[in-house]
Amino acid sequence: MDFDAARAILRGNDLGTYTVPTKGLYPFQWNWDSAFTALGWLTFEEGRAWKEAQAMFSGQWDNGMVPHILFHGPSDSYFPGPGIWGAESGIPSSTISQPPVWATAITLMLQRSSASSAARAAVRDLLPQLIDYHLWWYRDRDLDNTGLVESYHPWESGMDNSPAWDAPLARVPRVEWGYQRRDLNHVDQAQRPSDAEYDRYLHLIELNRQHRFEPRRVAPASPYRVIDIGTVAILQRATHDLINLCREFGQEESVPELEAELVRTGKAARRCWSGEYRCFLNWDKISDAPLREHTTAALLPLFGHLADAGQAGEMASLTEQWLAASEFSLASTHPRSPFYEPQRYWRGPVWLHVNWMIADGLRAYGYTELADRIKQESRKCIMAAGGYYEYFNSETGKGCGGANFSWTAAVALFWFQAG
Ligand code: 9WN
Repeated sequence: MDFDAARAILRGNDLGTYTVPTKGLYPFQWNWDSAFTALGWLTFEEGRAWKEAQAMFSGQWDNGMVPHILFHGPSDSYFPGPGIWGAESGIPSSTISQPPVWATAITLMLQRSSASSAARAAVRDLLPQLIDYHLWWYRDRDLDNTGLVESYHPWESGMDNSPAWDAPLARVPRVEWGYQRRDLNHVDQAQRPSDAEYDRYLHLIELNRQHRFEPRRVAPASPYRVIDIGTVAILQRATHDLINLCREFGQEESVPELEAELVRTGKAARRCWSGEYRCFLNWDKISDAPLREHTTAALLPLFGHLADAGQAGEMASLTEQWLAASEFSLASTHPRSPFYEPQRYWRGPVWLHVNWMIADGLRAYGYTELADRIKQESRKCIMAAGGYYEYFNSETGKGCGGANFSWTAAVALFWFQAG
């Protein structure tokens, strides 16, 4: 594998303090992309990795939220831009977040850093912001303290057009005003969400703006309220890592609260387990029912250490079967699903950062061989496509979406190269 090319991608996408996911298609800083990308930077330019984190947290809102996009500078190659989101102060940003991988990424960065005093200073500075970010999740995305954070926009899950969101999204009205999508200037429509989905994404952005981004006003008005089990799992893992950081750095004031959240989520997640599906399912808050779909979010509770040993065993055997069901793996939607589309975004293609999290979870439960197979599958995608694409067709391995993609290059560096 060409790791020089992977490093060149990060350098090419580097705008000084932050890294764009890919030029043109995504010309700003995205939250979870940036966390994975920082892990890539750490393998060859440690200082730059910490800068990435600092740039992300420079856009934190006063209420603790770290937005899913920071529009650090102008660009007309992406839609919707800051004017549509309508946030009025600070660095222009979107008004939702994304799966909070940062505390986990920072933990790994600290462990792998060779310049330990610089790394420790960076963590010490970031820690209060990380804590505020996690407390924001528990306060503003779990209004009734259920233990399961919810979202009001599919983009908050990072798995935008997952078939698991189809039914809840179908309830959302379509905007009637005209607009011009920019993603289709860069990527074939067959690999992107539909216009009907975009109309609904925009409606939810508008709704959030009308209610001044206050979840206590948004939630009762929103036709879309979903518990994304992927986000729940990532938050659980990251809170666990955050507590360890707090202890290590003597910033323990919020530890009891964070620990209580861990326990609450651990118990509440049991409700999402499905013996029939052999995994945890996403949940529709409005109909109060599980969203019965095998998407890779359903395997992320392994990463969040939310499964007991029996559940992990079931999930491991489901994963084996999932691996065997397409030529390239893991397909983001199980190939046996009627909604599976091997090249359309989150409805089938392989995403390597998700593979890394699932493999990490499997390894923690002792399924080392299976974890290694996912790693090999991930390498196979890059080799077949001949490059570091945004995602990969799960039947042919062909690169899809944006080329020269930061998180894919970063995953290669911190998972395949660094091990
Ligand atoms: C909307 C940047 C982001 C990823 C998401 C992915 C895609 C954006 C879009 O690109 O979403 O946030 O415009 O399609 O779904 O996971 O963070 O790479």
